Amino acid sequence: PSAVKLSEYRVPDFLIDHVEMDVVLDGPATRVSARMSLRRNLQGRPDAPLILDGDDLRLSGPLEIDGRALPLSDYSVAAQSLVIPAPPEGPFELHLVTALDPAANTKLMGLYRSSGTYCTQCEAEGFRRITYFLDRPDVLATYRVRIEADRAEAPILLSNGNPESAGSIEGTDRHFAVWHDPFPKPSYLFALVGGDLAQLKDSFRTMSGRDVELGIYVEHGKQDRAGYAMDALKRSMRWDEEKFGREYDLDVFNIVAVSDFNMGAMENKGLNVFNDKYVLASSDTATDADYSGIEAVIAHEYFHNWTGNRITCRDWFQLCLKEGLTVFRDQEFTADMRSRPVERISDVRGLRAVQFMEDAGPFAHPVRPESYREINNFYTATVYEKGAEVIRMLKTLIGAESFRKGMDLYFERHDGQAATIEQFIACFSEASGRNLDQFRLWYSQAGTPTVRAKTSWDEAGGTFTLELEQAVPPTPGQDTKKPMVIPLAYRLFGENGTPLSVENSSGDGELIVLSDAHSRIDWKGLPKRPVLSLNRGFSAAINLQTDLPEADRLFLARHDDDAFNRWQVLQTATTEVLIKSVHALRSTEPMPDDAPQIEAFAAALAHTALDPALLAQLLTLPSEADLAREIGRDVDPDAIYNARLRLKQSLLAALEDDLRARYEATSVPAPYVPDAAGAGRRALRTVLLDLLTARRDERSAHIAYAQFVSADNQTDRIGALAVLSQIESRLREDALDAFASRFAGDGLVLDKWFALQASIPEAGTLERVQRLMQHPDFSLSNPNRVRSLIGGFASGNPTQFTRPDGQGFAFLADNVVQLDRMNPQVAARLLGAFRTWRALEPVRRAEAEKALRKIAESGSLSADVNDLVSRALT
Ligand code: HT7
Ligand code: ZN
Repeated sequence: PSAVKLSEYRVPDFLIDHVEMDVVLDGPATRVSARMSLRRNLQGRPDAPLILDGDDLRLSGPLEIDGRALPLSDYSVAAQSLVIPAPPEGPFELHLVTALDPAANTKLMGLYRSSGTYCTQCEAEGFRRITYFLDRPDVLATYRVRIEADRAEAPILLSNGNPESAGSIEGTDRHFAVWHDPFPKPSYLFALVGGDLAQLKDSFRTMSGRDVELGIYVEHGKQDRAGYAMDALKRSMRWDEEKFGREYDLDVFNIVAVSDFNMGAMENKGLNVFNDKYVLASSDTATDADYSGIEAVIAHEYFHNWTGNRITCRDWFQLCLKEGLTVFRDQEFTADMRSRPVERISDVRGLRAVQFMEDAGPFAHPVRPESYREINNFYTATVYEKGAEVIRMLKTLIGAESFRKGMDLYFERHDGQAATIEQFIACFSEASGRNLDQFRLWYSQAGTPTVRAKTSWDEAGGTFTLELEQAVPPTPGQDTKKPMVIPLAYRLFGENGTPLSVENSSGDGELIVLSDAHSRIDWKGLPKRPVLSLNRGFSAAINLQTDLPEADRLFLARHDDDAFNRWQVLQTATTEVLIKSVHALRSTEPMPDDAPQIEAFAAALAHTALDPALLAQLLTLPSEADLAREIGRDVDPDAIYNARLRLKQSLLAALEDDLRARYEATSVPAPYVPDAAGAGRRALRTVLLDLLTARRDERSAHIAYAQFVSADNQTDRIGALAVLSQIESRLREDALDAFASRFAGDGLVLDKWFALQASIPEAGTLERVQRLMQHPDFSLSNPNRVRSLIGGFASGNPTQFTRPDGQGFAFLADNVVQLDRMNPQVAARLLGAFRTWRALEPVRRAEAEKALRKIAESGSLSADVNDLVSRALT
């Protein structure tokens, strides 16, 4: 398909104000009748034909306009559209019926069946797989939906909005329900569910005293695993009232969990549909990470009710308007519910591991892209996570008060509209009185800016100087870049760690706003050279290169009152040592001295008052992906793996007693509670276990095995199994077998088991993964299974995926081609593993290229896969 361009946006020529749908769920004979109230858009082209979008549709019966059948000569139906060249001039009602077979819909877009339940997914362009429509986000309509189905097969019938009526169909085993959504919405927010599901009920009283009925629908027998999701939902509803003044607006709010789902969840108005992974949890089946994932995704989808649904996007280029903003909101929610510094560290870890990688490779694109061939490929870390960072920087720049005023103005001014980034930013410009034109470059320039910071000290004049230099690297289609607005939060420390309150020459409190390519800041009248803590809390999403002397780093590691930067200095120092080790392992250079790392880790371990969650972060080495990104070119994943293992072994050799003592102290015989305190303690336990078993010998296997067998919750069990799976040992196989028999048939739990095995850094792993694809609980048609096993191998096993013989790449290529025939979205997502292929050393790079070319040449690819492969190769 040809590219869609932001610069070519045109308002719709027609509008649809209201839709009456009648959906008869009847297996392969399912029918959808749609009556649309249409009118010409006075802002559109006066003589334009009516062109409705369609995808893989079959019309059933004639088209009717205002109750009269339209002659066949008055319209045409093509693969992707239905065209009426000369529709009536005034408002009219168009009626059409489509015939669907939901069970045959393997793309999981439009109306499909998941374990027998009828459900829909319409974002971004799935509604056109249900009926012909103006399937674009700037066409907003109200909907009334009647659903009819066999009562035994589908006792639960749900759609958007409020329930209006329900009843039996006389003389049959069938029944119906009618739903009405009074809020105009784009078609991508349409949803419908029909199935035999169990319901967890609750209610919520809103800030203005209205009672909202809450329902979470899951497979029968799983309702006792939905309690945490319900609790997270109620906390999200309260938080949005308290922090953003946003109240829920319908009488009901329903969530349905399904097991076959392309992404995490979907924010359909009043009827969120979720991947069951983000709803179902019990201490025996879910880890702390699963619980916090549920909390975050429930909150995220709920927050979309205002940022996405009440105010939606004018077009798909504005995707970050809803996604970046909503990720920012869910991150803030998690920070308030759990630990703010720990949340920030883990968000930044994620950002660097995925988004910074994306920004540095062939898939780099601006937060607001300017063209796309397949919109599904733009649900990326750049749009979501960098999009959230841009909002965070905006808030830092204008201050919390102006930010809140800007949000209030945005809600007031654009409620009920399909908006743009320009309109959004204008609200903050007005609220703060600041010109944000240059700030908008964050939306249009791809690439992660690098900021170089150089400090100097003039003893005689008592002046401390900081020189800053920024540059944004070239990215596909953007060779030259302009300087960005970069908000750098900072603090100066004097002796003993006391913060200094001295104005800098740019006068902005403890914030430097860098907007030129170069700039210089002076602090005058200081008695002694201060220590600078820069980019506190990761205030700007940049690569910061500083010239901090070793003494300053040690000082900050001890005294910085910003926990994020305390973590950052240690990460930076550890990264440097590891990179030196990587070079040494690949050459005849001597191995670096890791004594400073040992000293820093010892100091952290000795700090008994430290939050265990924070200590876990401090003791976690930079990941293999982090190191690959920092190295940037000629990457050898084996050397990276060995450098990390070597450092863990040095730490163990030097600190074994301390590590063991801390490890033993994390074992508390209290019942499992999925709260932040417990999660922090358990995270620390697994990090310590990983270090304690770094020798990877039989004794190490026994230590991990002991935790595995004694665990009374899934976090400790999986933590132990993850560590044990890295050790070649009979105990590993015993533990894996025990886990598989205990959780046989429970796909969600086995996903962890698949992913762990896929990540084993051994030569036999590829064969293991191929074997596991034959496992009775694996299925290529279930996206969660594919992501854990195939995705776990491609994205979670750097040494084996990039095997120098190319077998890892070839395996992924074959599976992408096969999967593409079934589910292009899931197939294309797997290709994310190729985002860094050009940075590999030459042998692996050549093999990666061979695999990509093989996919490209395999013929009849979907638009999704075709787009990514061709971008990967250019
Ligand atoms: N807005 C949603 C994104 C989405 C999606 C979800 C499920 C399946 C296909 C999808 N395509 C796009 C989810 C969100 O970001 O909140
Ligand atoms: Zn979202």
